[in-house]
Amino acid sequence: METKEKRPVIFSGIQPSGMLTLGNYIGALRRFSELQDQYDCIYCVVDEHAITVRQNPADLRRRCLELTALYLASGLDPQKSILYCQSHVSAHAELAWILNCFTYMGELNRMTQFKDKSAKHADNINAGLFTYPVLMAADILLYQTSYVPVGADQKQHLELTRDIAQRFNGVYGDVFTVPEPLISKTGGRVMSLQEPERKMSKSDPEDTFISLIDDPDTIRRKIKRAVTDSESEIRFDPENKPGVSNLLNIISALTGESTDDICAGMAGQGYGALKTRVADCVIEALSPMQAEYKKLIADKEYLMKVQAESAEKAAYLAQKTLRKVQKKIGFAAR
Ligand code: AQP
Repeated sequence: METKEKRPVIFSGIQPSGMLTLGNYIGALRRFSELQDQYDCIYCVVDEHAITVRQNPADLRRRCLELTALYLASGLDPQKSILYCQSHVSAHAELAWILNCFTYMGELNRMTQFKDKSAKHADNINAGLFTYPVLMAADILLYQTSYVPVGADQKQHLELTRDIAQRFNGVYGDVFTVPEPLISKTGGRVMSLQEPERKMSKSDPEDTFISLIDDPDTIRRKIKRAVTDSESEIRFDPENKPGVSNLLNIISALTGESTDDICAGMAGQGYGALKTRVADCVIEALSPMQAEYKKLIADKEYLMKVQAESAEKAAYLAQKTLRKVQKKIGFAAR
């Protein structure tokens, strides 16, 4: 960290389970760099979470570097923020085990992500998929995190993290800071381009999402093919017009304009014009980051150096909390 003064801690993580999507960008990544001047920020490449779904080892290794490059390309500065891989800090897995013993099966059974992912990966419903939210709680609580910038899809997991922290603190005193979610008011949940009732996900088929490294032609083509409806009116109505509302939501998230104002400004125009506007906004938002990314991804050595130096800083902070927890629960001193 650049300064010595104690500031509130921000923690967030993204899985290297595919190239990041516009959903990851709007829900999480784009806000990360704004926070680094005001808070002590810790951004993790959560590779341990990614293996809850089978990953090809070479792809996983490559994606950890790609995600580090994207963190940097989005404006994160390794002198200000900690940018590391989860598996490089063993305290995550150690605290997760302890917190497993403070989490109820009934709580985990209610998690909608578990239900969604078990349906998607019916051939591999492993225990890690079930206890994913406990590892996430460990990630956050290890760093005495005050705020967690995440997309609206992660709200339920954050609530569970708070419950676990409060439960633990109730028994052992104030061990953990109880974190608050930081969920964007606009564009909190970006939906699939092909099935707009479902969220956009990086591990879904290519044509359902915009990848953060898609070139302008690909972006235009994917948006042109996005599912809308059989009407022609541009109206924000997520229940009856999920496709059109998703497109409006994307423009709103990227420009800051309200969906009402966008609709008023486009009155009388058709879905073709709406799609052109969406594509223009997306290309404009992603271009600067893509140019930086291209330079960074070519320098593997630098990316590995950032990961290694950050992991050291993260491990130091994480060990402090882990030792306190171990002492409180009565593990024998070494
Ligand atoms: N569609 C989305 N809209 C808004 N925010 C989103 N996020 C993910 N999808 C959307 C936010 O991105 C951050 C990182 O997510 P993650 O990679 O840790 O896990 P995820 O939510 O499971 O993301 P994906 O893209 O859906 O990955 P896969 O396909 O591997 O499961 C989180 O802050 C999340 O809220």
